[in-house]
Amino acid sequence: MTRTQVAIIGAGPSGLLLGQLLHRAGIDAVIIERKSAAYVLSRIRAGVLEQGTVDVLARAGVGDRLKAEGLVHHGFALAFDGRRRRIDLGSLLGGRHVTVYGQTEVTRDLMDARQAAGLPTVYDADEVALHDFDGPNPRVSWRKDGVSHSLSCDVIAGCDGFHGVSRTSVPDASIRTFEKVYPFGWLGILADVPPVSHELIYANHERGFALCSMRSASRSRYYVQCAIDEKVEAWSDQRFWDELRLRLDPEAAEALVTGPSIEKSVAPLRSFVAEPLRFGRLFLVGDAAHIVPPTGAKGLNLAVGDVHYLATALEEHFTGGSQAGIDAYSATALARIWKAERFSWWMTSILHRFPEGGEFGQRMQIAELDYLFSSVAAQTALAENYVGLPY
Ligand code: RFL
Ligand code: PHB
Repeated sequence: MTRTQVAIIGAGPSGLLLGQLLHRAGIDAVIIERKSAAYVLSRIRAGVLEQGTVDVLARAGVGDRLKAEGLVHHGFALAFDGRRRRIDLGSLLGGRHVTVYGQTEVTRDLMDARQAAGLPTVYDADEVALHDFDGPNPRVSWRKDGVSHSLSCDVIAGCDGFHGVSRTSVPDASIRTFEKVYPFGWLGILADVPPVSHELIYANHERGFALCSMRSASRSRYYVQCAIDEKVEAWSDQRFWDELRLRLDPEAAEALVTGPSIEKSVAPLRSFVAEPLRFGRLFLVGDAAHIVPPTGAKGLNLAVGDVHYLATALEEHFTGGSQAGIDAYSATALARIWKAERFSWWMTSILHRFPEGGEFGQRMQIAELDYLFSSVAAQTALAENYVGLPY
């Protein structure tokens, strides 16, 4: 294995989906991942898929289980001041919806498809390095089981997440980054208990934000806002359930079913964008290029949008000889990325306790939520962004 058309760094959802779309277009790709497949599958992350994401996954040939097992949601709720308001996506947007289907399942479906097609993926690759992407002959090198490997390619796709090597391989002078780190995190728990409600609940509470989500009718995913340096060991299951119950509206608190956790973890909240997304023959995709706080459920969906744009551009390039899509990739993807950054930042700002926000900040939140509870126009803008802006 010394040459391919596209070297993909990272076997998260971005890398695997890109590999799958390229395969269907007849383009060769090799994926190089620094962790094991089991490790990649153990990361519990996104849960909410936009319609556009579902469509791309179906086009990639991995939509069957998603269609059978994904939960279609026509609304979600905002809770505040003991009240709950349903955002009716269906009626506000003429029947549009989101699908609840875990990132783990998306990843598993993509891994299975890749394996069934016999496509090359290198797991447990150490010292992955990118070379010469500013010229015509880029190359990727790595070590595995003590042996050095080198792969020549036409294009490198950096799908290696926020902590990957692709973005940091770009010289500082060629890249601009924009970042906001929030002064809190999310403590998440996964448990085999029925969800408190059949739709998601996003709660603004004086003790901090809380989110009730799910993976199935019998598996729940809950989050509470926590300190940025919170230690997961400090949170027994009991402490988590007690804190969550305090932050829910009375009806939800009453309905909450608790049980032993399967997973518990703390995630920091960050907004981040790197510009541009292309450096010669290197293209950044997904979390390698941008991070959103999870409040708007946009991270995975944005990654799928990038993959869609890049796969289309590479197909035009390799099969039609056109440069236009490749040249437009960065600007096209960034226009959509910044709108999702805005939405995620805004959702975060209206729902969390900000230590530095003060009285004025809290009154602004109350005004925002009061407005949302009473204005169909405000609800429509929220709904339109939540289900996902068009590609
Ligand atoms: P990933 O998933 O981070 O995958 C990158 C892969 O690259 C590998 N890698 C390397 N490989 C080779 N060489 C190196 N040097 C490498 N360095 C890293 C990594 O091991 C990994 O396998 O990025 P990708 O594929 O771009 O996918 C992005 C999504 O994972 C992410 O945006 C979402 O999980 C964000 N997110 C959510 N997104 C949504 O759309 N809806 C949600 O409801 C949602 N909820 C969430 C979330 C993220 C969360 N956390 C923990 C960050 C909830 C949470 C709590
Ligand atoms: C999740 O189910 O993990 C989830 C759902 C909605 C969000 C973030 C995470 O906004």
